[in-house]
Amino acid sequence: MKREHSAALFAQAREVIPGGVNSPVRAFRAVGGQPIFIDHGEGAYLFDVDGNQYIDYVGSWGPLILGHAHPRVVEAITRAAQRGTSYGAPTEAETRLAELTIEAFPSIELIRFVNSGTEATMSALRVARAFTGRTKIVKFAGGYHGHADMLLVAAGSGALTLGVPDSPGVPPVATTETLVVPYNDLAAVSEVFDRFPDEIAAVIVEPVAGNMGCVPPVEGFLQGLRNLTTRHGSVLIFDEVMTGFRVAHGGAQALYGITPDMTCLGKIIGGGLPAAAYGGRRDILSLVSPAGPVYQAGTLSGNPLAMAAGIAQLEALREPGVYERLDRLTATLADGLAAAAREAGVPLYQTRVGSMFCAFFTDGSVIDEASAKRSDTHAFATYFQTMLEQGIYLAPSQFEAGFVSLAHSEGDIARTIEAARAAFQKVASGKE
Ligand code: KE4
Repeated sequence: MKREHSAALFAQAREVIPGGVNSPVRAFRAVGGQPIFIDHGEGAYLFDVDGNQYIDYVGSWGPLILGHAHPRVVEAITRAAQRGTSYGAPTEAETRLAELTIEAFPSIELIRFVNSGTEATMSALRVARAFTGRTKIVKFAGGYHGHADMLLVAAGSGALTLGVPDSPGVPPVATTETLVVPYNDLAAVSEVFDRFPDEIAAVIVEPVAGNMGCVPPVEGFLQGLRNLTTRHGSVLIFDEVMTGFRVAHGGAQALYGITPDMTCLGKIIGGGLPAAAYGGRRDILSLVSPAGPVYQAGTLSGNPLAMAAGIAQLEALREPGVYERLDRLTATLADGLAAAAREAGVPLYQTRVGSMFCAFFTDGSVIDEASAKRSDTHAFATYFQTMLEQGIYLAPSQFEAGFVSLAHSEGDIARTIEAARAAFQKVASGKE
């Protein structure tokens, strides 16, 4: 595929933007080559600036569950924009989106809108600390909750670790209260509570991990977290920024039947515009300013355009049969990819929850970051580039999830599986 214009634009972007991108994963560093620059999106397709067309399985990292430029979403944004783009004052649309969200997430009694998942999780943890009067938080190795200092921590050696900064610029003092344990390891979580009784404000978890690839919770893991946090008076925070309205209408908490104390949402609730939220029990969220003393604010929080896009998207997701179709399409895709890998003799560990999926290039099972990291990232890079060359746009990293939208057709899925046959053959041949 010709990609001269993307290359020229990337060179130009690198002159004025760090790494030429506004979020690191977009730079294709994990898969080699250069990123493609997008001209426009339409339904399940992306079109780059060189006129190449791709079937898109990134969907802007999850938000575009209806596909690109859905008429209902575009019309809602256009109508809202014609009345003004931002007021910094309350509007009915914020209440409407709050009610649509609460209707799908009964565990949420009060909700605050912010502009990104990072803001949502950072704020949720602040409120949990205020509510409990404690400072320690527990997160999971391989779990990503945005880039707030206290969450940019690496899992140190051993199962039970006090967080160490995972990025220059994060002062150690910012992470000393963050404990990092392996995902799906209930014994490690129990050990943390034994070691720090009455000190843990919150456990924050991706109920289906989507930032080490797609890693589902093992049987009993989420219920175990619920039991431990209840017993110790800690707040259970489900980070459903990715899984909310994705794996089920009511997110992972509906799918697995677990009620968290707080939930973070993002991506889909903004319909492709910047909007995220944190919400949960009334007695906790009532602490948030100005109802309570916990400060949190935002110039563009509840922005009218993002609210309009979110309302249009969430209303479309209330249609009957939506999640059954997403499930069916994604199951066909995952099964087809697994069969294609088997035919080529390429070891592959497929995971899927609803319309979120991932293919790990490993012959073992993947239940946490350590097992995910045993994947062959060179094989993944070959697979990624071969698929891209055939017009299939996957997430440019082995440790990301893919997404199917309602705009994907059975034909798109079939074409993707066909392309994967060639890609797996290439991987099997050992050629770059
Ligand atoms: P944002 O600050 O990027 O809106 O949200 C952070 C976040 C929080 N929680 C979860 C579960 C998330 O998946 C994310 C962001 N996800 C990444 C995808 N791995 C966004 C893509 C990117 O960083 O460019």
